[in-house]
Amino acid sequence: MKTQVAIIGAGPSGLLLGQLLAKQGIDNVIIERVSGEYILGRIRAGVLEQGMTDLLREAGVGERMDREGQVHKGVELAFNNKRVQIELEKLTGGNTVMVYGQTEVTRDLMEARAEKGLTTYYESSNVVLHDVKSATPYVTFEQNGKEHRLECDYIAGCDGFHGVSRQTIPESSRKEFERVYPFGWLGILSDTPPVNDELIYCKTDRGFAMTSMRSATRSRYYIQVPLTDKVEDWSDDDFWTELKNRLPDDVAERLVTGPSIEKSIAPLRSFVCEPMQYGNLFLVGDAAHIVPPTGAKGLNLAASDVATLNKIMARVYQEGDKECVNQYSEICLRRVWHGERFSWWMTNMLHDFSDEGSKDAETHERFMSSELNFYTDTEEGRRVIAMQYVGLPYEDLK
Ligand code: RFL
Ligand code: PHB
Repeated sequence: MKTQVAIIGAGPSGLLLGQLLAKQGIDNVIIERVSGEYILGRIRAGVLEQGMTDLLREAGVGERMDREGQVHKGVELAFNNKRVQIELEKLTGGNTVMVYGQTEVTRDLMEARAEKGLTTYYESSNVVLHDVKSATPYVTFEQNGKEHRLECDYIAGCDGFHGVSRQTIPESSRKEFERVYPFGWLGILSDTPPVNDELIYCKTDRGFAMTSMRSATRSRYYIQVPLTDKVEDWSDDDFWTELKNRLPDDVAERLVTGPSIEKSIAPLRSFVCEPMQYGNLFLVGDAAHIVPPTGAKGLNLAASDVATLNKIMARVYQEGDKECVNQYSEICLRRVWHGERFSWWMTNMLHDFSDEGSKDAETHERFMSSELNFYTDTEEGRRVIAMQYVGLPYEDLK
């Protein structure tokens, strides 16, 4: 079997890349470890930057998003029982974000792929990448007990943080940067009306909380929990009680509770692998970088990697310029580190680190409270937050 671009992973990165490549006539095959249903059962991101929504439209999958997604012109930060609005649209000269779940993005991409009749091998095992530094790389894998060999020109490693692609790069040829935070986010999805029109990021003495949504009738809420907590430790009632305790009083009063339809704990991590390319293998999205969710950047950084790789592949196949592939890592990493810094900064500013119990943690808390006051008290400060929240522009190839 032969293709031009072999894509490892059918998460949003792999599916979006596949769709964009196919649109410009570049043949691609996706190899995925789990089933499509399993992927659609994962509840993850909810906030899309304008760059990503434009890219989804370019890929021909923006129709339902534009119909059902909600354009948000602002977000709120809450602390000391006070709410501060970050007027995204006003402060950035017209930029907004779209609230539309990753699950829905993925569903739209899967349907478009099926419609085009593009090949995806779901439930594949033993995926191994070979000869990625040569001009003739290939991938071997098994599906339904049958062994396959896929020859290709390029491999896009879109297989997330725990995938095989990054591990294929010899340790001596990559450097990894990492920070692990001493807490996680416990998230609940419920068929209840959202408590507020805009998302609220709340800093409290009891820990961080945030309110988000998927639609007018479906809410997504998160609270910071110690890493040692297990989902089973938290009944729905316990969750709602703790969330109420962390919301500003006027918001807590309006909260409508109900049974959870999903509940999970996500650890928080900052991670970057440099470079994001090794020979003809490109790392895309979570395979190359992880951010804590506080800045809503993970999926959006994945989309900007995809945009860059798509432009590179266009130039390779349309103009025969094979040199341009060497721009991939440098272009991606510039934007990735901005997203990493913003996500780290928001996480530090809004979470409670006092569990660490040290004098240093107390000092950290004072620094971060001052930071939060400084940035929310002035329009300049709020603009700095707004510019980053809506996302920096995508960079063009040289
Ligand atoms: P994914 O989604 O992890 O997909 C990788 C795919 O690769 C498959 N795979 C393999 N396939 C073949 N062979 C192997 N050996 C394989 N190993 C793995 C996996 O099964 C999977 O299908 O990575 P991708 O496509 O790069 O997408 C990244 C996003 O999923 C991620 O960045 C976001 O969800 C992060 N994130 C958020 N990002 C935002 O931009 N805005 C948000 O509001 C936001 N909120 C969140 C988030 C992530 C969260 N969690 C649970 C980590 C909220 C949460 C709670
Ligand atoms: C979500 O809706 O799941 C969500 C929104 C904003 C974030 C993180 C997660 O920063």
